[in-house]
Amino acid sequence: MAAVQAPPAIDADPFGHDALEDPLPLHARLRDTAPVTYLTRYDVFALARYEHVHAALADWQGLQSAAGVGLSNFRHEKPWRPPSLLLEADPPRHDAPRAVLAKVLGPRALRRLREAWFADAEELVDEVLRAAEFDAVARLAEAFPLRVFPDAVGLGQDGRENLLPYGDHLFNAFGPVNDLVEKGRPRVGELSGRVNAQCARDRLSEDGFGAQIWAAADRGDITHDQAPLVVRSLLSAGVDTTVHGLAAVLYAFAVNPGQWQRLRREPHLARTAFDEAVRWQSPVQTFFRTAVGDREIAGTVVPDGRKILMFLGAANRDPRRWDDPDAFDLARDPSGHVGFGMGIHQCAGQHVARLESEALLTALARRVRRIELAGEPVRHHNNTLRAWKTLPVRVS
Ligand code: HEM
Ligand code: OVM
Repeated sequence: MAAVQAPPAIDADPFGHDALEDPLPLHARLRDTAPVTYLTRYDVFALARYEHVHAALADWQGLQSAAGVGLSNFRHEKPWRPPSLLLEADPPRHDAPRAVLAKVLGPRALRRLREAWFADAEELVDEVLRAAEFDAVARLAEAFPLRVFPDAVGLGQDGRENLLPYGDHLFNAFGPVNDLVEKGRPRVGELSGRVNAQCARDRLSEDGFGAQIWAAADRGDITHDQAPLVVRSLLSAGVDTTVHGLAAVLYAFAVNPGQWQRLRREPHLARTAFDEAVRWQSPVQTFFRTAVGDREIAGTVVPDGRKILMFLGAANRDPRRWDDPDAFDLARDPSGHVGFGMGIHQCAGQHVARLESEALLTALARRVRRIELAGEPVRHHNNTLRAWKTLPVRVS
């Protein structure tokens, strides 16, 4: 084994507005500098190559999540909300909530939603296509998840408008306390209060994901104290992610007309297309871990209790792993991408996200011959999400 080395220091800010506008140059620099770099501004270690991001995601014993998967270190700092029983937990405490969600959100359970979601997508697309130009973020990427997901969870009609702003703040809060976090601060108390209240059993319909989580508590699979926090995970992770995932795939097709023609000829590629867009844009860009004991990674020691920043988006475009990584290409096999994570914390809602995208893309592919940009799309800056504020498109 090579001698232990100090990692090269980099002073760039991955959470600054330049990097959030276009993270790709920083990703290339991080990947090419060394397997492990040290980010001086935040006193954290960074991984940006596929090999090391993948290995870090798989190493739940050596790299914990219970000290938080954001910059804040729960060993020393009080979390801004009670930690997630999924995302911010390690085995053995992670196991029972995870098993419950795996069942509630698994492919078998989703089968009964498929027909209704495909019909909803047809209806929405019909409505939206009355105009030849529209904002694909507001009219499709936000409208579709907000139409189907809160119903599937079993939420009532009011309070749904809190979900996106709550999620936006939550994903900002994984980063440093910068202007993005400050801007969310005034509403945190109110938004958390409203979202938490919607996790109560009597606020949820009797047949949704929420009710199934409460039923799992009745069976003793989790405790009744845990149920509302597991429901909270759905409301936290289930909306903004799919909105920006759908925006990513719509953008991908708007700027790759040949790929749209291919999807129209071969609509069964809708699922592959979504995963390829998740690889290509990585709507969730980053998560942190915390070293349990001194961990050696590629010749660098990360001391106990120190934070490691994993760049999922950089790994998903690492030329060491992917041919022509910057191309959005339906001919590629995107499986193995880390856009949904990897290992024990791999996205519990990925089947939900795929079903939403399949329904929406299938409906669009049936009716839309061409989709192209009708103006400059505008990025929405978030410390964790790679997102669009607006995506003006023209369709025929
Ligand atoms: C975990 C991404 C949609 C619920 C994760 C992780 C990633 C991710 C990267 C891993 C976190 C880690 O390793 O620390 C995404 C993306 C989505 C998406 C890109 C859409 C395109 C959803 C949806 C739901 C959901 C729709 C809920 C219905 C969760 C939960 C976890 C998780 C509960 C934590 C799982 C655990 O820690 O065991 N997601 N997600 N996600 N996701 Fe998603
Ligand atoms: C959760 C949670 C919150 C945000 C993201 C996430 C991407 C999970 O509360 O469990 O996964």
